[in-house]
Amino acid sequence: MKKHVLVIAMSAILLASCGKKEEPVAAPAAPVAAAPAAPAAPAGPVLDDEKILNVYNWPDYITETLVADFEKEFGIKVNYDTFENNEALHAKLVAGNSGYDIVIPTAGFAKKQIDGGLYQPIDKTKLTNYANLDTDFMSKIAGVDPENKHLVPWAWGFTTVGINKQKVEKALGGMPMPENAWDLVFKPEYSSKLKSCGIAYLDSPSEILPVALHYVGKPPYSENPEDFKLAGEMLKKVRKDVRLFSSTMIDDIAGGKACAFVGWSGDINIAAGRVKETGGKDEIVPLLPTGGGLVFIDTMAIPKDAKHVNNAHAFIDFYLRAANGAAMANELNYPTGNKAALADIKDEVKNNKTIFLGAEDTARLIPTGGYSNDIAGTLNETYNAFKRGK
Ligand code: SPD
Repeated sequence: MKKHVLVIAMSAILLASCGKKEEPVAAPAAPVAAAPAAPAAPAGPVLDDEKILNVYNWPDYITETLVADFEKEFGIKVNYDTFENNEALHAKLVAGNSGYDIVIPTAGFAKKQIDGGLYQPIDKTKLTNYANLDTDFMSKIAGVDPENKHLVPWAWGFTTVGINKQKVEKALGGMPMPENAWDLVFKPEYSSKLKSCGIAYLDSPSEILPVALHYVGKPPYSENPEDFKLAGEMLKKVRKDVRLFSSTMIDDIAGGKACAFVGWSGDINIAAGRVKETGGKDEIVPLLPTGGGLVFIDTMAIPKDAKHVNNAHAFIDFYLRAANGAAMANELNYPTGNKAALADIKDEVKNNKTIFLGAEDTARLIPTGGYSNDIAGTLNETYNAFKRGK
């Protein structure tokens, strides 16, 4: 049985100091009246004949002008589709001929896709901005993708519990908040009260089981069916209190469908911003559980049968520009592995401890990882039984 774990030390991302060295220039022997030199042709990337790029990403996970800016600069038409969880992406890749040139798997989940030959290696000689990436961050990804051959970081965050503060306080009716925020969604004592204002869970086995296993004191990426049994029993007790399963939680949270949710850090922050913008009085807060949030790192990869490989490299290199990495944090509250981007990230984002965690919360993070194919059956059965209320 294979198990892999990838630990992230977020605090290790530091600003690059980019000192420029002046080279001495030799003086010409005598002035020569030379004809003005022709301007050098701009060295652009090699593109495919067909000016098309097919991208498959998560919902609400791209900055507002990225696609339009890329299309304008490179004359490439981007077809952009979304998937709701790693399982859906995996099924497309395994079926083959997905038609996609770039997909955004989570690193831990991508390991079995790499092992199964579903991605082609990235040609780093085509990536002029590759040096913008934080080497420490990349060495963590190398835990699942040796030598960083196939995956280039898109963004990272953590799965956690979020709340609508006012609604939760009201529903708890004077009961104090638990020390470990996971209790709100996993302990019947709390969930039975929060049922009235709504509990929402992310909708996929690989999102819910790692945090459920961790909550019952087992390894989040356990390969032991007995551990899944325990997590399943815990989940069964709170099933009646879960109102909805969602992968597009920004709308659901901002729309008031739930007051407590298992969601992704950036999405919870985006929903909080939307509620504020529209004059809502309630505060939406991603909590930092003492039991830890679950780290994820999403990455760009090129499927083995992609048809527009040069265009894909052009897009990856474009995304690696510092300004595009910074926009990801500024607009979507998800940091990237782009070290050069740090200088352009707004102070209010850099100082937000639910985006760039402090040392204590970083130390508590649950390492990201993935399940092998050996345990996939147990994983899916446990989740499906939970969802069906069996
Ligand atoms: N708005 C979508 C954010 C996508 C985050 N991907 C999370 C993967 C966690 N396993």
